[in-house]
Amino acid sequence: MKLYFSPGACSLAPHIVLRETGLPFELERVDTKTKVMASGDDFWQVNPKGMVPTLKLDDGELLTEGPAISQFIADQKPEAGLLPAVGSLARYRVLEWLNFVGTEIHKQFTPMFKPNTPDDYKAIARENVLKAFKLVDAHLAGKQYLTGDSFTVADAYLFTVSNWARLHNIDIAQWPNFAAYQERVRSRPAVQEALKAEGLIKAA
Ligand SMILES: N[C@@H](CCC(=O)N[C@@H](CS)C(=O)NCC(=O)O)C(=O)O
Repeated sequence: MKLYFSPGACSLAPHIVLRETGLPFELERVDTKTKVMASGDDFWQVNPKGMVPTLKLDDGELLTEGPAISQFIADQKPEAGLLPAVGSLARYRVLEWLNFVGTEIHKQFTPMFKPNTPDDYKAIARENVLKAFKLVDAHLAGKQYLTGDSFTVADAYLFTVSNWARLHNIDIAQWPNFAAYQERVRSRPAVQEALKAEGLIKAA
């Protein structure tokens, strides 16, 4: 498998999931602004959406949309425990969070990154993120991870988007459960490896 990624972007979530499974994979860096890949090739030719994450499977099939990619990877290695069994309520709890993170957090941050978003709209998006973070903090009280004691694909996604807070002067420290959770996820070996591979922290 090959994961097309951009450092620190939402592609960090399936990148973490890949490392948590221990499955073999390659990375290809994409400049999301110019759509030029590290190889010099045109990313539009790979994914007409022009977006990361994009996963190329060993048979050449292409999978897009982060939550679908993370579920696919987790299902290749069920014993890694990143996504409960099909049909169990526990699985739908993880999907419930994946959807919440995607729609109520990730896509609220998106307009805040765009230079042409009117300031009034950026302020509304910011309020939406703050509301979602407050809810996440309350939910995390007494929990190790979003759905209990086990790290899942939803945690990889929440961790990824929560890292964008500081880029917008949102201080996670104001939510103690959330802040402790962020550090808990950050300290996982697979997360450290992914952050290093993306150049987000220095290799020792
Ligand atoms: N719906 C997509 C959204 C992915 C997305 O927003 N990717 C951003 C990086 S976080 C991107 O590639 N942006 C480039 C662009 O919008 O041109 C998913 O969930 O995977």
